[in-house]
Amino acid sequence: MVVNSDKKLESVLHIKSEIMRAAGEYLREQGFVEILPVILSPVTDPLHHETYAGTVDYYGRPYTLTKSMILHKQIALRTVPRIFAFSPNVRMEPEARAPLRRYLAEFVQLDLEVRDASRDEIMAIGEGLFVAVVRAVLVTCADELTTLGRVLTVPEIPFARIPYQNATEQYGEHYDDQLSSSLFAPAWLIDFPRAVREFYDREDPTRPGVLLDMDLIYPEGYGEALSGGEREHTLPRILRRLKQDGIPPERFSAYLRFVKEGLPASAGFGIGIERLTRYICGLDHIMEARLFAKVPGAVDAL
Ligand code: ASN
Repeated sequence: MVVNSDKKLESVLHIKSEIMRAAGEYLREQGFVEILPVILSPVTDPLHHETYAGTVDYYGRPYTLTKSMILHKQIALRTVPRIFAFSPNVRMEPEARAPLRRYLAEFVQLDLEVRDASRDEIMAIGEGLFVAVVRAVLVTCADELTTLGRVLTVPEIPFARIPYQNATEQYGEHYDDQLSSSLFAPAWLIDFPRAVREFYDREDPTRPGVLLDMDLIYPEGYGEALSGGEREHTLPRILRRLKQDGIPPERFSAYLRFVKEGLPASAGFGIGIERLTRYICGLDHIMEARLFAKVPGAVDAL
């Protein structure tokens, strides 16, 4: 047997395990039920940005690997009012994104959704979750943080809220990195325009074209942590949004069957576990945050 005595990697894996444990514990305390993830389905998140489709021949039909569980989360809420899943996602991003150091073709997001919740309520859950995870790591992984040379602080709640329009006015179209580098604590980016997000994020009835959604941005240049928002859940509004995005409704017929029967109103988000691990451990590259990491474009990964 060959023992791999990589203290840094071992510390990261300990911390990552604690992050998942503490996150699950916090959500259970908040009344959430953990469900198991979906890997294969006729539908997945269309994603606004370009990714190559992971398609599998499923008894002669094209099924897709999950890019996010958003559509399944909405359907699961018909049965249980608060759910979460550690959900593996496959997003084969263009190779050009590799230098950003925060993309993996295979990653896990902690995806959660709450029936009848508002964006404010779901942001409060996000803040509570983040603080609970940082506190737990500080208490149980002090030695590992020392090995990594990482100094972590518990941020104050509530986090700052920055409207998307302000961020782009200040930093331009590629605001992410500059905004993140300018922050000393996590901050919310809110109110994305309809044109830059997916059809399922709810349009504000009082501000057409503006969505009731949000991202969480890490400080110190670590970039985007999570995306989420309130959801569209009625058939006419979903059909209109698909049309505006130029997506043929037939592509989502398996999902639309459930929409026709009725979906609950909801809000939720998904937070990337490797990105959270990268931030908490202070890692230069996301590939250091998981075993068997697959960086966009690199085809020799295990
Ligand atoms: N999981 C995210 C959400 O709940 C969607 C995503 O990852 N694109 O909104």
